[in-house]
Amino acid sequence: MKITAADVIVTCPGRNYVTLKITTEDGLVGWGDATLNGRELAVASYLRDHVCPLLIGRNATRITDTWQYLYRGAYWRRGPVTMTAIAAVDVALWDILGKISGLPVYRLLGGAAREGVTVYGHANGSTIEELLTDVAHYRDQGYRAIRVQAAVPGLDSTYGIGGKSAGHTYEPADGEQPTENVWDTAAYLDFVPKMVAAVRDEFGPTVRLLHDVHHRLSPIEAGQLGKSLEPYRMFWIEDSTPAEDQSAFRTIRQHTTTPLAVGEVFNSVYDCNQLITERLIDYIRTSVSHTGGITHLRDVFALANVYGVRSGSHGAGDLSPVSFASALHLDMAIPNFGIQEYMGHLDPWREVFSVGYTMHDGLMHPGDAPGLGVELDEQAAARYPYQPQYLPVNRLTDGSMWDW
Ligand code: KDG
Ligand code: MG
Repeated sequence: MKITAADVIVTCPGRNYVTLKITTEDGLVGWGDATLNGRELAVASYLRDHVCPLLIGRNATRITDTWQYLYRGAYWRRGPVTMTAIAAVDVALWDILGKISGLPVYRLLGGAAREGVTVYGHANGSTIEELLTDVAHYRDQGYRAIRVQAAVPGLDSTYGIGGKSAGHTYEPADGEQPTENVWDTAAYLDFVPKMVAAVRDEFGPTVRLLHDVHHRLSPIEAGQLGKSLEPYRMFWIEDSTPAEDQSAFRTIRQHTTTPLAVGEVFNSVYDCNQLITERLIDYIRTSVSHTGGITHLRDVFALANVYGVRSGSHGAGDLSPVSFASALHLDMAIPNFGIQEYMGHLDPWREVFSVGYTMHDGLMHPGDAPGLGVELDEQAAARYPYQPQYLPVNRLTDGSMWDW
């Protein structure tokens, strides 16, 4: 079945999403997410200018061959822009294969290995009191796992706080530069154990608690943090050091038994092969849409499975509903699923995307519609044009640039 069209749709229903639409000669349509937060138009151009013309006339069902063609054929390999573009093609082709065969994608991937996908929600607060109220809100909705973040006293802004602004981006005024935040490691390391202790005290020993450090510590500081959190038995601490330094995790591992997660900024198995094969982490957080699609992420998770590392895919609001659905399909089918992040999306996203995934008692299911179970309404998308958006940047109190 030949591909006859490949179109890129950029829309901003609450925040920016780049979506690839692949159409076949029989009129079947497959969708793929190509959103790279804050750098959206780079992927849109990579697809429009360099990939879409190559897809026309190709057999839509030859998913592996198309993946190899786009990866090897580009000569320039890896990187977030390339791998997000390849992911969009890959996911759209899996969607089409599901529609051709009349099966949901998770059944094409080997079928359900579990009844549903355990997700974690994001609780936060500008004080510990506010955080406790938000944790109760998630618990009452049936969540079995909750990420906890609260504002660090003395800092004007803290990652993960600020309501439900999925992805933490903002729209700059004309010519405005990204927001600059200030970071203080000592204040943070002093605060986090108190915050987690308060949550454990209030909600007891069994709720699974997660925390995102967002790449800001040195390896030895991360070891200290992990050690200080051991009494509270965290499910994980995430991205405790800048993720590209794989051997840094050896130092963290030597100093703490708190489980470690990393990987939302990775885009290939070569970003995490050392982390996995040396068992330096417990959870690998790579996402479908930034890691070359279902085809490549399945390989990453297969390697992880050999070394006892479990999945914990990124699921922030800046990954579109197409991306989230594709994650749920893979989560259902792999043996070493760990957990899935679920941040949800900002209104009015439902005007543009219709989804088949559901949540019951803390477990999500991708639904049984053929393909991914997600459709995009192009007329609605056109009502929400692209808005330039940035992620913030970070500086230390002396003005040095830092990791955000
Ligand atoms: O685009 C960046 C966001 O996806 C990221 O800041 C969110 O760290 C994040 C998370 O764990 O969801
Ligand atoms: Mg994160």
